[in-house]
Amino acid sequence: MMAIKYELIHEDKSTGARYGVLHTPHGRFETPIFMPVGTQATVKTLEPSEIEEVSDGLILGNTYHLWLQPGDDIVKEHGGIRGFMAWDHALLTDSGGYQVFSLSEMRKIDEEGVTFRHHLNGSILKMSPEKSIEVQNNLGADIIMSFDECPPFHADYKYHKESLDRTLRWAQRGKNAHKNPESQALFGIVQGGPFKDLRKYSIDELKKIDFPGYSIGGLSVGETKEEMYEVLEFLKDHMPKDKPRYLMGVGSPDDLIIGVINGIDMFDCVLPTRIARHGTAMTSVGKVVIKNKTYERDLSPLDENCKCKVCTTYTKSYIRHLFKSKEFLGQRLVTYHNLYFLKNLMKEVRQAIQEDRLLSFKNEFFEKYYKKK
Ligand code: PRF
Ligand code: ZN
Repeated sequence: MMAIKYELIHEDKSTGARYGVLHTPHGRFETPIFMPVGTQATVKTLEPSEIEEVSDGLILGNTYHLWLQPGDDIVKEHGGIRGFMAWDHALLTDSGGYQVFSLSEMRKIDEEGVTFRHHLNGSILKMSPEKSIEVQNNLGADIIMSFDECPPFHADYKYHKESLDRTLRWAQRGKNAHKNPESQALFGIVQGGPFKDLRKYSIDELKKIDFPGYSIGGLSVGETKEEMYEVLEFLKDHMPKDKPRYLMGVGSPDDLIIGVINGIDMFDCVLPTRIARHGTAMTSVGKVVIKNKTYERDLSPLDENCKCKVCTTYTKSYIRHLFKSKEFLGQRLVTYHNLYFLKNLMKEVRQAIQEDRLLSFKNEFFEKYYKKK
């Protein structure tokens, strides 16, 4: 028995977009899907009943953070992240590969894994592919990730090649160490930076190891959008058709739509929740920076076209007031709305794919959101 099954249902006639269904041990999900980020076993500011309302029931957790605090043993005693945070639906965990590189200090990478300094208490720790999988087995998510290195996009060819070869060996080691393949689907992660031959080599080698799904890493790490889109367009024709494809850490509306056009099925990103806590809402007419003076007496909702409970209840003026007076409710309300906005965007995207009109949907959306074609 495999933990997940991907059903490809419809391919858009004029782009690489796919409409499908992903079956997991904790739910069935239409794809393309956006997954809110719950790094510390919480989608910041929201309770599980609210996460249910603003997600499709699949969220992301982080191995690195929960391993360091409170420790995966404590999470395991609760029956994994689901029991720990009282989330009754599906989960995906990232391996820690990316977080070790972006958050810790004093990293040393060798064949064994990564040695680094704890970003909270300064102690020296080691993360290896085996350790990452062991922690992810304890956290108990439905979908888990291989331990990878995510090098800087503009590292040179030699660096990318050596890093990629090591990441591929780590992928095989992780698969060997995985204890629950029948309840947790382990994905391989494509790296290779901007180099097409390395990206191709990466996916070809991962296919040989054979994973139930494939992630694309090493993007949205400071390169231009054009550079990222070029890699996605190239990879589109090399990724297996019968497996889900997950673009890691990408979630601005334009990148979601271009990602979908290039055959991506799954996305996650801190963007909607992070900008919400700073008072920026994503709306059908673009971003709204709620602290702006223009909204002082604005009695309209955050987004006139949104049916979420925030937009049907509160005015911009009130939410602005909450932010100006540093009231926590402001962050909660904008977080709720932003996730609802992306949930609704992905629903519209799936509808457009099924009706073979994704390109016209894209043009209309870009015109309204970015005021451009
Ligand atoms: N690898 C892992 N997680 C990630 C990334 C990666 O390359 C990225 C890059 N955008 C986000 N999250 N393991
Ligand atoms: Zn809303």
